[in-house]
Amino acid sequence: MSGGGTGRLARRSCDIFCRVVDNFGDIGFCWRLAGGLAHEHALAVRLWIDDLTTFARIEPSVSTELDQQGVAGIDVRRWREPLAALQFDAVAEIVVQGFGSPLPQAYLEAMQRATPAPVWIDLEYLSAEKWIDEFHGRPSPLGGRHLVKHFFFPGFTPASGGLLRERGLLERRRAFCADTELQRRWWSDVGLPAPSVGERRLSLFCYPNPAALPLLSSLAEDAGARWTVLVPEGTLGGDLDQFAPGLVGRAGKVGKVGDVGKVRASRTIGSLTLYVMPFLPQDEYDRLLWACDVNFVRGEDSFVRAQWAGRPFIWQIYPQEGGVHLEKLDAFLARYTDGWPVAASTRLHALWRAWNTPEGDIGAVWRAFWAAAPLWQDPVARWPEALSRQSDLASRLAHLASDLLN
Ligand code: TRH
Repeated sequence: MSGGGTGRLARRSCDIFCRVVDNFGDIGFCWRLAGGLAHEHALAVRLWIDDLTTFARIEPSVSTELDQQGVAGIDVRRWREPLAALQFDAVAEIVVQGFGSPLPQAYLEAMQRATPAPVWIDLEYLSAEKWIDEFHGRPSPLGGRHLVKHFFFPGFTPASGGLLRERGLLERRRAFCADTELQRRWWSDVGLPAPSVGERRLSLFCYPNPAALPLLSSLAEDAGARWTVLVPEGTLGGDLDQFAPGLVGRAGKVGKVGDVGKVRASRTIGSLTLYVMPFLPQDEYDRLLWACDVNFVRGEDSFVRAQWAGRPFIWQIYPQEGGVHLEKLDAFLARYTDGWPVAASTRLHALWRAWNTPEGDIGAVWRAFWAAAPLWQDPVARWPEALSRQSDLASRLAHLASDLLN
């Protein structure tokens, strides 16, 4: 089922507040959401963002100099505290508070005075855990005297907030994957030849990870395949330097303005050729995920994009105190591998565990995973098709807001 525009919200105003706590996921998610609400539901969206430098890395048309700019139909505002009433003139009818970051005090006070009160959505992090279905869409006790704030939990079930998926995404991916000439041109645009026979391409986006060096060593020693590994710049800096001394430094020097999408430096060690790539714009990063044979992803947004790619992927979840994140990892694995042949699901579990904890020999579980490829290929390809039968996150948020406005 496609998201479909509700139309009910046309030209209603929406403010999204995004604070970049760490990394790229906060703005990566909020930018996609802003696009979905503006382009597919016709809302007038303002995106308030406190870190334009991080934003510009995933969306190069963003200027880091401007306090206010229009980007792809979205009114992008620099969020600098204290935010004065003059800077926002009026509160929006729908206010999305990204990932628990407190709203600016002046804005919150204006919300409290506004009549009618705005719809206030408290956007939470994605989880596959069952309990989120119960809390999704519920009023939060933390609102205020005149305001009600509602929880919004992205998730994998129809009862949750769903997943971001732009209209036509899967169709675009299928068209790309079916067109070898398009893929060849895309690889050439990023500075690489098309893959050769017997070569496997792997994108490696992760946090610092003690399993990374053993994984790279095992790829270098693989007698059965040649591996091309594409590492976004800034990923695994110290480990890469240890594995391939000087590679990261060379990547830094070669990169220059105009080289936006080009690979920056490479090194071949045994069966492995490593490339350091600059950060790609979000749409190009999607194409990288579609074009590779396997993807390592992390956090939240790249994790979801890897699912839409319909390729095998290995997720490094954002680590949390007390190992809580491992419960979330297991909750997702249980959903993802439901109905898989046991031998395939056991091997994927072992691989993801070895990538996310100090347990296990990553080289051994990696080889075991690939040996089971005939068992997991079909379910991996079917997963995005099944998920896409649900409505997308922007549509669900638009529906919730629309119900609350009426
Ligand atoms: O950058 P992240 O680690 O962000 C994380 C998560 O959001 C996590 O949940 C949060 O708690 C933490 O930050 C603070 O990983 P994530 O979520 O995958 O976001 C990366 C974004 O960067 C995503 O939108 C894809 C985008 N990207 C590009 O646009 N180009 C690239 O070349 C790459 C590698 C990523």
